[in-house]
Amino acid sequence: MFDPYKVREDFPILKRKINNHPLIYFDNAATSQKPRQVIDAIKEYYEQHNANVHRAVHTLSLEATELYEEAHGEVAKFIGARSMEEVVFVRGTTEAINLVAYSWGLKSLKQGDEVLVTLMEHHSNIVPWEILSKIKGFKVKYLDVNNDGTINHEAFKEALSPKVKIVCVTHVSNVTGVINDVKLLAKIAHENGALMLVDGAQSIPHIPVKVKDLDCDFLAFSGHKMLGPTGIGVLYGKREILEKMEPFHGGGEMIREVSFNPKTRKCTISWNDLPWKFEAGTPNICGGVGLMAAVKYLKTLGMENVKAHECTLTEYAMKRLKECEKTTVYGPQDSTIKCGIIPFNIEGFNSHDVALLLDSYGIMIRSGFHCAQPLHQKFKLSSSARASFYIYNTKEEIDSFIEALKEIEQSL
Ligand code: C6P
Repeated sequence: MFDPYKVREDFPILKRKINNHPLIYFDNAATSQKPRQVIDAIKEYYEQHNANVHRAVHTLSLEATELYEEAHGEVAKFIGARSMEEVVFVRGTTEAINLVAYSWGLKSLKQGDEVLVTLMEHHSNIVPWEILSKIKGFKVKYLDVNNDGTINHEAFKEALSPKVKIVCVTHVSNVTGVINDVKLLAKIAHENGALMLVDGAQSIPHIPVKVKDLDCDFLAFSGHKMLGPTGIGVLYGKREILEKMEPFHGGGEMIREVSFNPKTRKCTISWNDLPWKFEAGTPNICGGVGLMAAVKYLKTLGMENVKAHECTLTEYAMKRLKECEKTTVYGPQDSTIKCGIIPFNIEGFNSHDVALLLDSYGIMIRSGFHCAQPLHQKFKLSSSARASFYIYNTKEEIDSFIEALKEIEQSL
């Protein structure tokens, strides 16, 4: 197990004081903080290697290309993909899901088909499918969830039929932290002839995930929630599926040849190899380099250890939250089936007011509906406050959080 106090030394931002209090960062589900190793990798890239990739023959371009390709390889190993060809760099989870919707869905989905999503999805796993359904005429089918925000596997089986062509489910809910058994869901989806897309935005940073083991067809995640920079994310796809898909964006880099025929006055275009077929234009090279540094950092800690640390914190926080008499925690009360995300409200307070009051104690949390409005509707909530933990958080920080909550409860 790693020492979170030692880990903290790698994060310059954690030395800050906010409103005269040491910074307590509990908004990790929104984005994580960045260690020195990631910041240094980005700085070193710009100071020593910056050039465009896959284009020029000069030394700097070769160095940048090597780093960028190495980053794909590191991510492939991290998630247990068969090769880097299955790892497409995109802007984040949102773009990854849109890529699948447009590149796969536009060609493969038609009237009469269904796309199965759950009520706990982030809007980025709902809205692209709703937009596409208006163009193609298929139906987006919503699987209800249990009252504690977990999935009922029997209901899931019943929702499947030959009409369902793809199942799109989050691995970990960004509201409740519930961990879905996506390996089982993928098996059931496949038995029913559907593909399986896993939204890994909240799982890849926090728990060990191997795509070969899950046997999902697509996995989407964001670099910025796993110590990497913003603007870089990943779409994993099984090679045989990616190969059959049309490109998402057109432009430079994603083509092998654009040949103009003067007689027909048309261009014949052939696509580049994977994964470049899906990476049109100059990519986010330094983002890739930063993501590689983040992956190496997490590998050094060990993802089993990351999960264990967060489980310990969650269990401790859930236990101590029981002392806060006017505070209600949503989702499952059993901390063993969830990651380090805790949604709550304080009686008589709006969630944004709770977040603002906690800010005065130097504690950063998120408030609102966390881009997951259907789940809030299910919970009959207009919004919730949300604390979410990561590798650098400590029990002492949770103690300060609980003391602050108690003071806020008393202030009404
Ligand atoms: N959730 C949160 O505070 P992007 O913005 O593309 O990096 O990630 C979108 C996304 C997709 N799926 C899940 C499960 C997510 O949690 C998120 C991002 C943040 O909960 C910002 S809304």
